[in-house]
Amino acid sequence: MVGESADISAELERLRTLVNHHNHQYHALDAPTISDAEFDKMFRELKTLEEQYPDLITDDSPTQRVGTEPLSSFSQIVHELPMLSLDNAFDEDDVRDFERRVMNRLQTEDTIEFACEPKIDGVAVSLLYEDGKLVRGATRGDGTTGEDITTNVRTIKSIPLELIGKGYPARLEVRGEVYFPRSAFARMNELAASKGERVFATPRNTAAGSLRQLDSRMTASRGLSMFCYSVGLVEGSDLPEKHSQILERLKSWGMRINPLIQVKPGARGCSEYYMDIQSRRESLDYDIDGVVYKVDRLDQQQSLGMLTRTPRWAIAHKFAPAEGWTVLRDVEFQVGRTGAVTPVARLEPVNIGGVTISNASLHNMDEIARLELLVGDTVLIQRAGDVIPKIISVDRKKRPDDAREIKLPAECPVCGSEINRVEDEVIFRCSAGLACSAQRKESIWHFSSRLAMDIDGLGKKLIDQLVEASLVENPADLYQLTEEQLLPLERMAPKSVDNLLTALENSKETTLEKFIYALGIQETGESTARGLAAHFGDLPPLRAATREELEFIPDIGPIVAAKIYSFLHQESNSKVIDDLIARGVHWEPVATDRLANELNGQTWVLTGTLSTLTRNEAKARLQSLGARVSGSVSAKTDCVVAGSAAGSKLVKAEKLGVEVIDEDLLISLLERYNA
Ligand code: 9MJ
Repeated sequence: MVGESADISAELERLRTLVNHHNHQYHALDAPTISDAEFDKMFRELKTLEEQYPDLITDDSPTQRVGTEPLSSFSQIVHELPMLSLDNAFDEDDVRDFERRVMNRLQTEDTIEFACEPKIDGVAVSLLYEDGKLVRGATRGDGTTGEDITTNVRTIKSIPLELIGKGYPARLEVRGEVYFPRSAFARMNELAASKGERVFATPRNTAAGSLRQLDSRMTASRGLSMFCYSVGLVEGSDLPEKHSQILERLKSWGMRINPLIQVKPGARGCSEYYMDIQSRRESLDYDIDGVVYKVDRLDQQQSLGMLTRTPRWAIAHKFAPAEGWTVLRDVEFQVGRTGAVTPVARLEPVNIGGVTISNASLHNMDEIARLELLVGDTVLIQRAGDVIPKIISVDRKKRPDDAREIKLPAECPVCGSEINRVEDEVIFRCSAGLACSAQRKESIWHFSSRLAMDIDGLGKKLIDQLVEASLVENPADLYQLTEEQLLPLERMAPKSVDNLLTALENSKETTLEKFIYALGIQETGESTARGLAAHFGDLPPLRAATREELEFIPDIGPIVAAKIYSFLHQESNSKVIDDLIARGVHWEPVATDRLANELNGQTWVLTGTLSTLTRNEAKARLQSLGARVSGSVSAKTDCVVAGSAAGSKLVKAEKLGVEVIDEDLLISLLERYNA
């Protein structure tokens, strides 16, 4: 019996090694040595045997790259060495300046050797290997703190779960870029389009979204890939003396390294490399937005050192955005989710960098005035990466005699209500709010979008019908739709109705950050929503927050805080939120240690003049820890902060035996709890 089980283990080990070997040949080296059919047969054999002996399945078996049960949230990790970003060069002069700075700092006139690499337009990721095993994958985040996405990176086939070969350090952090291959992206979008589903915007955004899926089975289905380009933490053995040699070493341990990386002499060599890569750009199966030059010798890198976020020994040489001339045929005005009436340029279709462009953003009326733009003008269009193409200049000489002025409509082009210019903003807005059907449609479209509630099958055409038939007035109404209401609508067969109702049901299980984002609060994009979710952990504390407390969240200033506050306190919005929750939308509260402190629930009083903090600031920071800040001292007061010239409140506190602290102690308390 023991003998049989040992035989099985050995056979499983043999098959795993074989599958891993061919996976590596295919995904890391792009050099398969067997056919897909042979590989599939081998893989199935392993899977069948594992199904017979489930106890013998190991975590690092290649069959385990399909993802696991969804997580409720990602935990944060702190990078032991910060993940850097790169300074940019936009032309050859910038590259020569970079070379000069490097040579001056190194006090040498010798030619510097640069490792030249394509700059992958993906998502920076850190992988940690301990004793050769992949133990953690993390996003770059802000460079200091990222998110733990281990379950997701484990599904990416070009990332080894276990290093191969010999001599790797006991702890090794490998960094690189995860990307969505162009071919897989195109296939996925064709499939989505054929099913009438939303198409994804760009490979980069989709790669980022796929890496931040709580359900790693979804990540697994996407076919992401990765190129590695540096090491972070290294413990337990020494690496070679040049960056290019380290990459060779990583490759020998099974990591995927870009085959176009080359070492070149000086700025001249870099420029040759730039031209070469630019000419191949369209033929690659991944998006690049430039090339990167890195001083190859590590001793030189060491002497050059770093600035705050960027190394002095590297620079990214960006490709110029693609441009092209065409004619402005018309300008139409669209009404967005928040009522903003925005001009959109309708263009004579033109091919720019392989993409046909027929619309461009004009932002606002001030932009039109700045460009002195007329309908009929010949305009220069710029398309950079995933941003909406924009008009950057006008050829005045080509202006036809019948060119016509662009006028803001007198009233909302959709609902006919008054249009107002918002004070201090360049934007004009329709004054009707959700009574305007365009705003209603856009807010429902936003609510159901992928980064929000992710409701598959709810396309723009269907939203138009739902709003026009008054079946849906706000997002909460979506969750009361019935089969009887949906079946009579255009292009709604029983199967699509069923799919939509299932998608709605599934969307009820969400995360707090997606829910906040879905509400469509002005100025509250994905990252602000994430910040709010991380800070408050759940919805009730967010709804109870004061403006001042909101301002203490990173990246939220007084304007955004005011928008969030007024949105959450507006009666109709409150009702929609209550209805959504009553109709089953839910999430797991996010773990936050904000309220795990002794101040939570206490009553504090501020008195006298504070010197470092303003009264409002102190109040908001105390409130952010769950403390109540009261104006008068009583027996229920837990603590009084006494600034200079404190008067009667201090006397009363002393009489009642209430604890009194000074401003310095308050600050150290607030800092201790990161308030
Ligand atoms: C990309 N995006 O391809 C770096 N990168 O090195 C390459 N990024 C980098 N290197 C240090 N090839 C910081 C970022």
